[in-house]
Amino acid sequence: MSEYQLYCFGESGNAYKAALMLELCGLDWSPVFVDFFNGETKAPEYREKVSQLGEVPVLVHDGKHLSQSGVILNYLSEKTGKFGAANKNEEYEILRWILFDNHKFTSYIGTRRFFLEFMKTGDNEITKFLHERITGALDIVEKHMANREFIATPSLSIADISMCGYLYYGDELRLDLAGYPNITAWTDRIAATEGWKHPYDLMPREKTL
Ligand SMILES: N[C@@H](CCC(=O)N[C@@H](CS)C(=O)NCC(=O)O)C(=O)O
Repeated sequence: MSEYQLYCFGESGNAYKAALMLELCGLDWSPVFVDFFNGETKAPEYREKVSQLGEVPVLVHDGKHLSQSGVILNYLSEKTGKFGAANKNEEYEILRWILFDNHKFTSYIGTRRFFLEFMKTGDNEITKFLHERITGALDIVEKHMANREFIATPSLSIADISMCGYLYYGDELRLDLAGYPNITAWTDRIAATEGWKHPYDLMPREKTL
C-alpha cells in the first residue's frame, strides 16, 4: 500500500491541488476514486468514515484523515520541506493567497464550471453572477502577476499549487483566458515544473470509467 492515499476524482480541481503537490514532491501516493457524480460524498458512510465535510480531497496518512486542500498542502509542505515559506512574511503571504483562492477564485470558477459543464444548465442568473465574480478575481491576479513569476514567493509555493487548481481544465471552464497574458504565462511556468502532470493524468476520471 502507498504511504499516502488521496480520495479524489479527476474532475476535481480541489483534489488536483493535493494530487499535484504529492506528485511534485515525489511522494509514494495513490488515488482512491470517489464517485462524486453518483453521490458518494453525500453518502452517510463516506461522511462517517472518510470526511465529515462530505468533500474531496481527503488525504490519508499515518492514520490521519486530512481534509481541505489548503490544510493538505500545508501538511505536505511541512512534511517534505518543499514549496513552503522561507520566513514569517512569506508564510502570511502564502496563507493570504490560499484563503483568497478558496473564497474568491477556485470556488467561483469550479462552481460555474459545474453548472455549465456538468449540469448543462446553460447561462442563467447564477452563472452570470459567478462570471462577474471570476472576472473580478482574474483581473486582480493578472495585475498581481505583472512583474513576478509566482503568486506569493520568489519560487513555486503551495499558494501557486492552490491557485492553479482549476486552470488546466481548458474548454471545460467556459472561460476565455486569452485576455490574461500574465496568468497564462504563470500557468505555463507551473506546467513546466519537473514532474508536473495534468489533472486527468493524475486522478481517475468519472467519464472514462
Ligand atoms: N475548500 C475545499 C473545497 C472542497 C470541495 O468543494 N470539493 C468538492 C469537489 S471539487 C466536493 O467534494 N464537493 C462535494 C459536495 O460539496 O457535496 C478544499 O479546498 O478542499
